[in-house]
Amino acid sequence: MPIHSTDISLSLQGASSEIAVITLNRPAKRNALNDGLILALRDIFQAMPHGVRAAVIHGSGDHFCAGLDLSELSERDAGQGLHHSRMWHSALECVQYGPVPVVAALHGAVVGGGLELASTCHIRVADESAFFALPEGSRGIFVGGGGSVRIPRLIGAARMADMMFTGRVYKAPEAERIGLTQYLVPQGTALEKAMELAARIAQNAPLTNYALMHALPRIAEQPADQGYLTEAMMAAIAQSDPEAKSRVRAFLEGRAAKVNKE
Ligand code: 1HE
Repeated sequence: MPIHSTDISLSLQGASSEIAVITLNRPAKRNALNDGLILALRDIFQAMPHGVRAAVIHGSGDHFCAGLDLSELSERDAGQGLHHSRMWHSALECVQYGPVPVVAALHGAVVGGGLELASTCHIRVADESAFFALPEGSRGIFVGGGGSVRIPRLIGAARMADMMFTGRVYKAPEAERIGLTQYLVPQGTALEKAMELAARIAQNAPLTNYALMHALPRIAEQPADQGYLTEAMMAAIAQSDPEAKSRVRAFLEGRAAKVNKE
């Protein structure tokens, strides 16, 4: 599949090329997200190569991502701004509700639209160099890449508002404590850990991963009585899959791994 931006690249890794590694590749501009890069990201997720079971997104250079490319902002009027934000929404929806679970490997700056992109992913792994901020507040703008929907679901609206009101920066250890990242790893090891997690995710039954990506977040937003019904239907579909039956049989016959607390 051709990728229409040199600022992003895709490589397939793993024994069966089952992990897509997506690299933000604009280190001189701290991987700032211009329109071409966002559209190329959308295209990658819309045409994910057959056989890919999980993806990892990371940034080249010293930072994950410095957010929106501010050099593209200056000439937009209100209507263009609206459509630009909606373009980000549709591209990042392709990541969140795309074909495979996505792990973000974070280091250095995870700011503005970079944090919006990271919050679109299903798992975040941050190394000790990572720092998280929403400088939109000080630039006189607002988030526009779905951040006001996704970030409060991770850390609450009050913490997000604080980040934008005051310019508060969360360093990686505190970011893990408040829920911005699920994993905290030593400096320089975020990509390695993300690859390890992606390899694990790739072994799951595809319907389980589908349920976690597409059913769980929607159930979490439903009133409880509707959520229980959606859960029951998803559970019934997953259980009836031959893959589930063979995995359960393997456990009952002593051929599958037990839960390991180590
Ligand atoms: C950029 C951008 C950018 C760097 N757009 N060009 N995001 C921000 O407000 C964050 C702005 N960036 C920074 O605060 C810093 O660059 C970093 C903390 C991320 C990194 O600092 P540092 O010292 O490593 O790099 P630098 O020297 O600041 O930047 C290197 C170059 O990248 C420099 O360009 P040069 O031509 O002078 O070499 C910078 O101008 C350029 N650069 N960040 C454009 N963001 C969907 S709505 C989302 C709304 C937002 O994301 S707003 C938040 C934008």
